[in-house]
Amino acid sequence: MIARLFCWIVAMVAVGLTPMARAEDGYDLWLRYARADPSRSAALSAHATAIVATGAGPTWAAATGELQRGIGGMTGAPPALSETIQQGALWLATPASTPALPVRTDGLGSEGYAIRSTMVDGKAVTLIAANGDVGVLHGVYHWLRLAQSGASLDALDIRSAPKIGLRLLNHWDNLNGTVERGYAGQSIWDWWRLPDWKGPRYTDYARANASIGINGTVLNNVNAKADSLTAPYIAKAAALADIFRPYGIKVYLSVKWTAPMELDGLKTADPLDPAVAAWWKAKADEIYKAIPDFGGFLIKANSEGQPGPQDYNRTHANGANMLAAAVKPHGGIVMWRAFVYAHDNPDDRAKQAYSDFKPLDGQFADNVIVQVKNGAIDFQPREPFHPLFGAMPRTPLMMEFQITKEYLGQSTHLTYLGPLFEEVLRSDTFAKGKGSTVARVIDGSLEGHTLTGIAGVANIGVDRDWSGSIFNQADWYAFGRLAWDTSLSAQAIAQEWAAQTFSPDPRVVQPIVAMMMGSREAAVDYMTPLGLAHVMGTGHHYGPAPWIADLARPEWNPVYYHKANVQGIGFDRTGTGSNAIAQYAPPVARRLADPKTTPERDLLWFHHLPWDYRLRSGETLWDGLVHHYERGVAYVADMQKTWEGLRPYVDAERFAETEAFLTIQHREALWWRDASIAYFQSMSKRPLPAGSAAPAHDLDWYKAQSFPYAPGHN
Ligand code: GCV
Repeated sequence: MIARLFCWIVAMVAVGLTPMARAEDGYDLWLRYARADPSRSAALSAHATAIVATGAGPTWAAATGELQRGIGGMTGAPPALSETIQQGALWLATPASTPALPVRTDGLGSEGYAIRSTMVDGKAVTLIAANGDVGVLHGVYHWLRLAQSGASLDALDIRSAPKIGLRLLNHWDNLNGTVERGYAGQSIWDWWRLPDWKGPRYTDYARANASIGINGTVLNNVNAKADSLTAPYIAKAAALADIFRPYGIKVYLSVKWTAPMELDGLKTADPLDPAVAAWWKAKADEIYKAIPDFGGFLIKANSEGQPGPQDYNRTHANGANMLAAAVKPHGGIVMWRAFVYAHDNPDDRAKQAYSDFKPLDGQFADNVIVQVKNGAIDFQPREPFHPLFGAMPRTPLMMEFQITKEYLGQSTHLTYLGPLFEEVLRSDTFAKGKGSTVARVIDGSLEGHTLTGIAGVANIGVDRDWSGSIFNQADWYAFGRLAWDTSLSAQAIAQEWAAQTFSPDPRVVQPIVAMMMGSREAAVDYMTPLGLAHVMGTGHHYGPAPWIADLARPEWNPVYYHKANVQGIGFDRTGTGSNAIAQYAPPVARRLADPKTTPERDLLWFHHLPWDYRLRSGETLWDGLVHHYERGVAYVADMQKTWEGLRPYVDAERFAETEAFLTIQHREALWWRDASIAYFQSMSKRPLPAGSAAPAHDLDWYKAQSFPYAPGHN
């Protein structure tokens, strides 16, 4: 037996593999640094003959280490560190290390960088310059992105600095290792074995985030346990903070409003009670002792059963300001979520956050930022932008996107979210006239705020590929890239992601990007076309269930959202209905008041219309609805064909995973189409348009499907 094992090892070594060699399982994300072809490899080597690092410390070590890893991977020969400039060197410098820098670093802040091809003493070098070590690290990742994606490395003259200050992941990770709405396995935080065991994955997590400019992470679920504020858990968070610090990433914690009562027996959590304020102040002091650069708190209060200041007849501002006072002496901030709707409020759910928060504009402390989901319901495949954007000029608002795909096919559907993020960021609120985009609200430029932020609910777990599928990695990537620069296009981001993740070969990049770019619209089509929303299965939100009508709270039921009956379908949010449109600036509200001027993609979000209403195409609403479902299914079939054509270019493991997931997606897209048509036809009483196939089963069959073990449901 031992002899056989020995022979096997010898054989593996002989063919150039070690028994430890790994297949392409996606672990390396977009930082694969795969071996380049000989001519590219020679070009890379010529542009990285040595690394001249003019500073020292953990962040510099991360930067030079990443260059050596990256260039070593792509060329087979990592460049050496050198003290002196030589032809073709990569020169990393700051004004502190090199007073006479040949580029200006003003305007780059503490995180931005400049990259310039320049001459020093007659030698051609590439300078990566920044005001500090974290900026240098970001510049290094930019250069490596160019190197991996086949871009020219000559005549570089790049300046880049983020406009948004806080670029955070929100982990909905529980202390028991589960992840709410997580579809990529258990939490990567091994809370049980922290702080003693600090696995290498934490560093890889930091590398991936730093490479796309993410600078903070909220470690625990917004449905928080008070225990995360106990001394042992603070020590665990501190261990992670130590690992992330060199990468320019701060840690934050979600807090539970009643923590003072649960942990220390206080009689109340009233924010105006001095004992409560003193408790939070002492807790903040304790945290900052362990984590001197702790970022601050995130809180879900008075939302979906979570406690909050309204339980004591206080406002969200009272609550936020009390927490803000606790972290203020340490430079911390409070992110107060606006995701609120109440079981005893009969008003349209889509209006409730605005109604609660708009009157509080101007009442928040200067280290509070209100975190608003992209839309007014809940991360649907498509939602119009949240009416709070542009409506609270005296309050900094940060964006909350969902990277994990609770409502967009979870781990298996290929639905690239770049276009969704881009669509929201470019939406015009008209708050201060044309051009008042959501991006300008959150980057602070519209109202002159300096506290600015954007958060993405992470899609990360312990799966080898981190995100549950290779293509889900693109959503993490796109979030980070857009957070850094909201003016980037989803298409350009898909291109750089595909080039790094698969190959810069245009025969690979072009079809993959084409698949990705239409994939979110396809999911909208086969799930919730024309502005429909929230018709997913109860609790787990997996699969169609537009018929559900018996849940305790009205707004938990899909029928609340689509309001289909024999006359028509859709939620009337105009003046004849809930009048939610009045929460938008007048030019937007005017446009939304009339179905003819409402973007058709949002039609049934704002209007209840007869089944025979004529769409712009001339077909009836009923026929158009059916055609949208079909278009979505057809797109998935096309993606399957495109992927098949990529077989020669993609490694076997990643090819097979995507192939299998597309098969699942196609089956489920058909299921969505059939179940939705079967149900809505029971209302519309209209025949299917010519050429459309009847659903595979009757409505009762679809209703009978049940998924008690669907993942991600807390
Ligand atoms: C963390 C939705 C999700 C919940 C989530 C909540 C929130 O309701 O289904 O899982 O809870 O949003 O954002 O707080």
